[in-house]
Amino acid sequence: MTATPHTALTIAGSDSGGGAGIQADLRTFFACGVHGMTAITAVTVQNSRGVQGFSEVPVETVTAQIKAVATDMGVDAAKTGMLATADIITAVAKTLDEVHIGRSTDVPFVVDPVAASMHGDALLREEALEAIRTELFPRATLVTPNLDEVRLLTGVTVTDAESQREAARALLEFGPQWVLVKGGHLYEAPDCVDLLSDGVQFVELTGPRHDTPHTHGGGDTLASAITASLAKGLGVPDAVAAGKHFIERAVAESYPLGSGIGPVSPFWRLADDLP
Ligand code: PXL
Repeated sequence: MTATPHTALTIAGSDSGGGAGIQADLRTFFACGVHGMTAITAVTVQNSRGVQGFSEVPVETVTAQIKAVATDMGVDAAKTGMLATADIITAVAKTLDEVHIGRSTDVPFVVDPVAASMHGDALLREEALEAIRTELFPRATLVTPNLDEVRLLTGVTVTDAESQREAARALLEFGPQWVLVKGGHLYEAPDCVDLLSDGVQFVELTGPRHDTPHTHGGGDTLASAITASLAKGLGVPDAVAAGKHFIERAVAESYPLGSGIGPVSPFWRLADDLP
């Protein structure tokens, strides 16, 4: 028998194409050596060309999944991805309090405020943005919005380092402990510069930009790699640095699959470990 690995819980939607959502989270958790557990919020119908539709999972089933694993198997860190509706968000927030997950507990909680797919297909009902701001952000150890999500959540349009700081400050007003404002969608920049802040420290993390259209699941993979490191006990700045390295390699090795946007690849991490 080997030692029991650390555990991470993802509360997110299923991607039938296997590159984003729950599937991205599980394959990243696996590649990072943590045991992944899931509370599925919605089932999307999609391929590399986009999201054709989705069905929400009943709210009681979402919260029952969280309680089932948290009360028996234990959760070392958790994250959220696609949550679809305000009702699911409100219920998830209440349940996380009940099972002692979140910034005021010992169990770190990462909120990736997923609003739309890369094709621009909505994954969140519009009225749910307010629930993300008021119910989830105050409970988050870290929030990881991309620039579109920053604009939707704060109204700040990030175009440079200064507006990226302004966005970080605006997001911190909603109460998370740390924010990571991802600069990957700032296409004018030669590098991908992400800004990590807790309001005191402002840390710029710079990585190379890879010229590929195949970045499906990139945000989910970054957030779940960070969550895996938090599950292993790393502090937020170290976990984010490790996650940034993980996603940079995963984008470098992304692959075309289907005729649209292919997925980022966590396989580099496994190949690295081969003899
Ligand atoms: O990458 C964001 C995302 C999250 N969750 C699900 C998705 C997507 C993007 O398509 O389908 C289920």
